[in-house]
Amino acid sequence: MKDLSLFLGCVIPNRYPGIEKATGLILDRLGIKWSELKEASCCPAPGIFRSFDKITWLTIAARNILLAEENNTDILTICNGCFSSLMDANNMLKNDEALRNEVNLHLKKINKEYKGTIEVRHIIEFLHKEIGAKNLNKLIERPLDLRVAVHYGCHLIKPTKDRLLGDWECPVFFDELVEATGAKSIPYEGKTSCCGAGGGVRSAMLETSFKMTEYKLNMIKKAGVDCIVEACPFCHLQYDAGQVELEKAGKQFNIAVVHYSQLLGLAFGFTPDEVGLHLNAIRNPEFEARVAQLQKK
Ligand code: 9S8
Ligand code: 9S8
Ligand code: COM
Repeated sequence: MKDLSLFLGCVIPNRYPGIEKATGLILDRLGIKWSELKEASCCPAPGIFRSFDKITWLTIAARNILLAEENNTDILTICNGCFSSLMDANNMLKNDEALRNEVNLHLKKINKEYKGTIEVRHIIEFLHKEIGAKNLNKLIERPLDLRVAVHYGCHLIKPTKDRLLGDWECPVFFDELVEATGAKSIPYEGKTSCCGAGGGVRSAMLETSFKMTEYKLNMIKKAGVDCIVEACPFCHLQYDAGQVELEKAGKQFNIAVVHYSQLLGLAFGFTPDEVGLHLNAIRNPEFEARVAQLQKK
Protein backbone atom coordinates (compact mmCIF):
# COMPACT_ATOMS: atom_id res chain seq x y z
CA MET A 1 0.00 0.00 0.00
CA LYS A 2 1.22 3.48 -0.88
CA ASP A 3 1.42 6.32 1.67
CA LEU A 4 -1.47 8.76 1.57
CA SER A 5 -1.86 12.34 0.43
CA LEU A 6 -4.76 13.89 2.29
CA PHE A 7 -7.06 15.80 -0.05
CA LEU A 8 -8.93 18.49 1.91
CA GLY A 9 -11.31 19.92 -0.69
CA CYS A 10 -12.94 23.31 -0.12
CA VAL A 11 -15.48 22.99 2.70
CA ILE A 12 -13.13 21.63 5.38
CA PRO A 13 -10.41 24.32 5.20
CA ASN A 14 -12.97 27.09 4.81
CA ARG A 15 -15.78 26.05 7.15
CA TYR A 16 -14.86 23.07 9.35
CA PRO A 17 -11.08 22.91 9.81
CA GLY A 18 -11.67 20.80 12.91
CA ILE A 19 -12.44 17.84 10.63
CA GLU A 20 -8.96 18.19 9.13
CA LYS A 21 -7.44 18.24 12.61
CA ALA A 22 -9.44 15.22 13.75
CA THR A 23 -8.40 13.28 10.63
CA GLY A 24 -4.73 14.01 11.31
CA LEU A 25 -5.13 12.86 14.92
CA ILE A 26 -6.76 9.54 14.00
CA LEU A 27 -4.39 8.77 11.12
CA ASP A 28 -1.41 9.40 13.41
CA ARG A 29 -2.95 7.26 16.15
CA LEU A 30 -3.43 4.46 13.60
CA GLY A 31 0.18 4.77 12.45
CA ILE A 32 -0.83 5.60 8.87
CA LYS A 33 1.72 7.57 6.88
CA TRP A 34 0.11 10.66 5.40
CA SER A 35 0.74 14.25 4.42
CA GLU A 36 -1.43 17.02 3.05
CA LEU A 37 -1.71 17.17 -0.73
CA LYS A 38 -0.10 20.54 -1.41
CA GLU A 39 -1.23 22.88 -4.20
CA ALA A 40 -4.48 21.01 -4.71
CA SER A 41 -7.53 22.90 -5.96
CA CYS A 42 -11.25 22.18 -5.73
CA CYS A 43 -11.71 18.51 -6.74
CA PRO A 44 -13.86 20.00 -8.65
CA ALA A 45 -17.27 19.48 -7.03
CA PRO A 46 -19.06 16.77 -9.00
CA GLY A 47 -22.57 18.17 -8.68
CA ILE A 48 -21.51 21.47 -10.19
CA PHE A 49 -18.56 21.06 -12.56
CA ARG A 50 -19.30 17.59 -13.92
CA SER A 51 -22.83 18.71 -14.76
CA PHE A 52 -21.59 21.63 -16.86
CA ASP A 53 -18.50 20.53 -18.75
CA LYS A 54 -16.98 17.07 -18.69
CA ILE A 55 -13.52 17.92 -20.05
CA THR A 56 -13.05 20.88 -17.70
CA TRP A 57 -14.12 18.70 -14.77
CA LEU A 58 -11.78 15.88 -15.84
CA THR A 59 -8.80 18.17 -16.44
CA ILE A 60 -9.04 19.82 -13.03
CA ALA A 61 -9.51 16.45 -11.34
CA ALA A 62 -6.57 15.00 -13.30
CA ARG A 63 -4.36 17.87 -12.15
CA ASN A 64 -5.16 17.09 -8.52
CA ILE A 65 -4.55 13.37 -9.07
CA LEU A 66 -1.22 13.91 -10.80
CA LEU A 67 0.04 15.94 -7.82
CA ALA A 68 -0.30 12.75 -5.80
CA GLU A 69 1.25 10.73 -8.64
CA GLU A 70 4.27 13.00 -8.45
CA ASN A 71 4.56 12.14 -4.72
CA ASN A 72 3.93 8.44 -5.43
CA THR A 73 1.07 8.38 -2.93
CA ASP A 74 -2.58 7.40 -3.09
CA ILE A 75 -5.15 10.11 -2.37
CA LEU A 76 -7.27 9.99 0.77
CA THR A 77 -10.50 11.97 0.64
CA ILE A 78 -12.61 12.87 3.67
CA CYS A 79 -15.53 14.19 1.63
CA ASN A 80 -18.00 12.21 -0.46
CA GLY A 81 -18.05 14.81 -3.22
CA CYS A 82 -14.26 14.87 -3.51
CA PHE A 83 -14.23 11.07 -3.49
CA SER A 84 -16.82 10.99 -6.26
CA SER A 85 -15.02 13.46 -8.54
CA LEU A 86 -11.51 12.14 -8.05
CA MET A 87 -12.39 8.45 -8.07
CA ASP A 88 -14.69 8.66 -11.08
CA ALA A 89 -12.25 10.85 -13.01
CA ASN A 90 -9.40 8.48 -12.16
CA ASN A 91 -11.39 5.46 -13.39
CA MET A 92 -12.52 7.18 -16.58
CA LEU A 93 -9.02 8.39 -17.42
CA LYS A 94 -7.37 5.07 -16.62
CA ASN A 95 -9.78 3.18 -18.88
CA ASP A 96 -10.18 5.52 -21.84
CA GLU A 97 -7.07 6.37 -23.82
CA ALA A 98 -8.74 8.92 -26.10
CA LEU A 99 -10.08 10.82 -23.09
CA ARG A 100 -6.69 10.63 -21.37
CA ASN A 101 -4.98 12.06 -24.44
CA GLU A 102 -7.47 14.90 -24.67
CA VAL A 103 -7.03 15.82 -21.01
CA ASN A 104 -3.25 15.51 -21.25
CA LEU A 105 -3.24 17.98 -24.15
CA HIS A 106 -4.68 20.57 -21.74
CA LEU A 107 -2.32 19.57 -18.94
CA LYS A 108 0.65 19.94 -21.29
CA LYS A 109 0.06 23.70 -21.23
CA ILE A 110 1.24 23.64 -17.60
CA ASN A 111 3.89 20.97 -18.29
CA LYS A 112 1.99 18.27 -16.46
CA GLU A 113 0.86 14.80 -17.41
CA TYR A 114 -1.71 12.46 -15.89
CA LYS A 115 -0.40 8.89 -15.90
CA GLY A 116 -2.95 6.79 -14.01
CA THR A 117 -0.65 5.25 -11.41
CA ILE A 118 -2.48 5.82 -8.12
CA GLU A 119 -5.76 5.06 -6.33
CA VAL A 120 -8.32 7.39 -4.81
CA ARG A 121 -9.66 6.36 -1.40
CA HIS A 122 -12.36 7.60 0.97
CA ILE A 123 -11.71 7.49 4.72
CA ILE A 124 -14.70 5.18 5.39
CA GLU A 125 -13.91 2.77 2.59
CA PHE A 126 -10.20 2.93 3.49
CA LEU A 127 -10.66 2.17 7.20
CA HIS A 128 -13.19 -0.55 6.48
CA LYS A 129 -10.98 -2.33 3.93
CA GLU A 130 -7.50 -1.71 5.29
CA ILE A 131 -8.13 -1.97 9.02
CA GLY A 132 -11.60 -3.46 9.39
CA ALA A 133 -14.28 -2.74 11.96
CA LYS A 134 -13.24 -5.58 14.31
CA ASN A 135 -9.59 -4.54 14.43
CA LEU A 136 -10.55 -0.92 14.88
CA ASN A 137 -12.77 -1.86 17.79
CA LYS A 138 -9.81 -3.47 19.56
CA LEU A 139 -8.01 -0.12 19.51
CA ILE A 140 -10.83 1.81 21.18
CA GLU A 141 -9.96 2.90 24.68
CA ARG A 142 -13.20 4.73 25.48
CA PRO A 143 -16.17 2.89 23.93
CA LEU A 144 -18.73 5.56 23.08
CA ASP A 145 -22.07 4.15 24.10
CA LEU A 146 -24.01 6.62 21.95
CA ARG A 147 -27.13 6.29 19.79
CA VAL A 148 -26.11 7.41 16.32
CA ALA A 149 -27.96 8.25 13.11
CA VAL A 150 -25.53 7.28 10.35
CA HIS A 151 -25.83 9.39 7.20
CA TYR A 152 -24.01 7.81 4.24
CA GLY A 153 -24.53 10.66 1.77
CA CYS A 154 -25.17 10.07 -1.93
CA HIS A 155 -21.71 10.05 -3.45
CA LEU A 156 -20.31 7.42 -1.13
CA ILE A 157 -22.72 4.77 -2.36
CA LYS A 158 -23.89 5.93 -5.77
CA PRO A 159 -23.57 5.19 -8.65
CA THR A 160 -23.50 1.66 -7.29
CA LYS A 161 -21.77 0.11 -10.29
CA ASP A 162 -18.71 2.31 -9.66
CA ARG A 163 -18.61 2.14 -5.88
CA LEU A 164 -18.45 -1.59 -5.06
CA LEU A 165 -18.75 -0.87 -1.36
CA GLY A 166 -21.53 -3.36 -0.72
CA ASP A 167 -25.30 -3.59 -1.03
CA TRP A 168 -26.35 -0.01 -1.56
CA GLU A 169 -30.07 -0.53 -0.89
CA CYS A 170 -29.06 -1.36 2.61
CA PRO A 171 -25.35 -0.61 3.02
CA VAL A 172 -23.69 -1.62 6.28
CA PHE A 173 -19.97 -0.78 5.99
CA PHE A 174 -20.29 2.70 7.52
CA ASP A 175 -22.58 1.45 10.31
CA GLU A 176 -19.97 -1.20 11.13
CA LEU A 177 -17.27 1.42 11.53
CA VAL A 178 -19.55 3.55 13.70
CA GLU A 179 -20.36 0.55 15.89
CA ALA A 180 -16.63 -0.20 16.16
CA THR A 181 -16.42 2.91 18.36
CA GLY A 182 -18.89 1.37 20.81
CA ALA A 183 -21.85 3.35 19.46
CA LYS A 184 -25.12 1.93 18.23
CA SER A 185 -26.35 2.75 14.73
CA ILE A 186 -30.10 3.41 14.97
CA PRO A 187 -32.24 2.74 11.88
CA TYR A 188 -34.40 5.57 10.55
CA GLU A 189 -36.60 6.26 7.57
CA GLY A 190 -34.87 7.81 4.57
CA LYS A 191 -31.43 6.81 5.79
CA THR A 192 -29.80 6.58 2.35
CA SER A 193 -31.52 9.63 0.91
CA CYS A 194 -29.77 12.94 0.28
CA CYS A 195 -29.13 15.56 3.00
CA GLY A 196 -30.33 18.18 0.55
CA ALA A 197 -27.03 19.91 -0.15
CA GLY A 198 -25.40 18.06 -3.00
CA GLY A 199 -25.81 17.95 -6.74
CA GLY A 200 -26.02 21.73 -6.89
CA VAL A 201 -29.38 21.73 -5.04
CA ARG A 202 -28.14 23.93 -2.19
CA SER A 203 -26.72 26.46 -4.67
CA ALA A 204 -29.61 26.48 -7.09
CA MET A 205 -32.73 25.71 -5.04
CA LEU A 206 -32.16 26.64 -1.42
CA GLU A 207 -35.78 26.17 -0.40
CA THR A 208 -35.97 22.65 -1.86
CA SER A 209 -32.64 21.89 -0.29
CA PHE A 210 -33.91 22.82 3.18
CA LYS A 211 -37.12 20.84 2.66
CA MET A 212 -35.00 17.75 2.11
CA THR A 213 -32.89 18.53 5.17
CA GLU A 214 -35.97 19.09 7.30
CA TYR A 215 -37.35 15.70 6.26
CA LYS A 216 -34.09 14.00 7.20
CA LEU A 217 -33.84 15.83 10.52
CA ASN A 218 -37.43 14.94 11.38
CA MET A 219 -36.78 11.26 10.72
CA ILE A 220 -33.52 11.38 12.67
CA LYS A 221 -35.17 13.14 15.61
CA LYS A 222 -37.96 10.55 15.63
CA ALA A 223 -35.32 7.81 15.93
CA GLY A 224 -34.13 9.39 19.20
CA VAL A 225 -30.37 9.68 18.71
CA ASP A 226 -27.51 11.49 20.43
CA CYS A 227 -25.95 12.69 17.17
CA ILE A 228 -25.71 12.41 13.39
CA VAL A 229 -22.50 10.90 12.02
CA GLU A 230 -21.51 11.55 8.40
CA ALA A 231 -18.32 11.38 6.37
CA CYS A 232 -18.76 14.40 4.14
CA PRO A 233 -18.19 18.06 5.09
CA PHE A 234 -20.93 19.18 2.72
CA CYS A 235 -23.46 16.96 4.52
CA HIS A 236 -21.92 18.23 7.79
CA LEU A 237 -22.51 21.83 6.69
CA GLN A 238 -26.03 21.13 5.53
CA TYR A 239 -27.07 19.46 8.79
CA ASP A 240 -25.21 21.87 11.07
CA ALA A 241 -25.69 25.28 9.44
CA GLY A 242 -29.02 24.03 8.07
CA GLN A 243 -30.37 23.62 11.60
CA VAL A 244 -29.59 27.29 12.25
CA GLU A 245 -31.58 28.25 9.15
CA LEU A 246 -34.48 26.00 10.13
CA GLU A 247 -34.43 27.47 13.64
CA LYS A 248 -35.13 30.89 12.11
CA ALA A 249 -38.33 29.37 10.72
CA GLY A 250 -39.22 28.15 14.22
CA LYS A 251 -38.06 24.57 13.71
CA GLN A 252 -35.82 23.45 16.51
CA PHE A 253 -33.79 20.24 16.33
CA ASN A 254 -30.58 20.76 18.29
CA ILE A 255 -28.87 17.60 17.04
CA ALA A 256 -25.07 17.38 17.19
CA VAL A 257 -23.40 16.73 13.83
CA VAL A 258 -20.17 14.73 13.86
CA HIS A 259 -17.84 13.70 11.02
CA TYR A 260 -16.57 10.12 11.37
CA SER A 261 -12.99 11.36 11.88
CA GLN A 262 -14.29 13.33 14.86
CA LEU A 263 -16.24 10.39 16.27
CA LEU A 264 -13.22 8.12 16.07
CA GLY A 265 -11.13 10.89 17.64
CA LEU A 266 -13.55 11.02 20.58
CA ALA A 267 -13.37 7.23 20.91
CA PHE A 268 -9.57 7.54 21.02
CA GLY A 269 -10.02 9.88 23.99
CA PHE A 270 -9.59 13.29 22.36
CA THR A 271 -11.91 15.99 23.72
CA PRO A 272 -14.77 17.51 21.67
CA ASP A 273 -12.69 20.70 21.27
CA GLU A 274 -9.61 18.75 20.17
CA VAL A 275 -11.59 17.14 17.35
CA GLY A 276 -13.08 20.51 16.40
CA LEU A 277 -16.68 20.11 17.52
CA HIS A 278 -16.51 23.63 19.01
CA LEU A 279 -16.55 24.91 15.41
CA ASN A 280 -20.06 23.58 14.82
CA ALA A 281 -22.89 26.10 14.72
CA ILE A 282 -25.05 23.70 16.74
CA ARG A 283 -23.52 22.78 20.08
CA ASN A 284 -25.57 20.41 22.09
CA PRO A 285 -24.42 20.57 25.74
CA GLU A 286 -26.25 17.32 26.59
CA PHE A 287 -24.34 15.50 23.88
CA GLU A 288 -21.00 16.89 25.02
CA ALA A 289 -21.74 16.07 28.65
CA ARG A 290 -22.62 12.51 27.63
CA VAL A 291 -19.34 12.21 25.69
CA ALA A 292 -17.37 13.58 28.65
CA GLN A 293 -19.07 11.08 30.96
CA LEU A 294 -18.32 8.15 28.61
CA GLN A 295 -14.71 9.26 28.20
CA LYS A 296 -14.19 9.12 31.98
CA LYS A 297 -15.24 5.48 32.23
S1 9S8 B 1 -13.80 20.41 -3.17
FE1 9S8 B 1 -14.32 22.28 -3.96
S2 9S8 B 1 -16.41 22.26 -3.33
FE2 9S8 B 1 -15.77 20.37 -2.43
S3 9S8 B 1 -15.54 19.78 -0.37
FE3 9S8 B 1 -15.72 17.88 -1.18
S4 9S8 B 1 -16.42 18.45 -3.07
FE4 9S8 B 1 -14.43 18.46 -3.73
S1 9S8 C 1 -25.87 13.79 0.36
FE1 9S8 C 1 -26.93 13.84 -1.51
S2 9S8 C 1 -25.30 14.63 -2.70
FE2 9S8 C 1 -24.30 14.58 -0.78
S3 9S8 C 1 -22.63 13.41 -0.24
FE3 9S8 C 1 -22.25 15.03 1.01
S4 9S8 C 1 -23.79 16.30 0.35
FE4 9S8 C 1 -25.17 15.38 1.63
C1 COM D 1 -21.71 16.95 -2.66
C2 COM D 1 -20.88 17.53 -3.69
S1 COM D 1 -20.74 16.22 -1.41
S2 COM D 1 -21.80 18.13 -4.98
O1 COM D 1 -22.58 19.27 -4.53
O2 COM D 1 -22.68 17.09 -5.48
O3 COM D 1 -20.87 18.56 -5.98
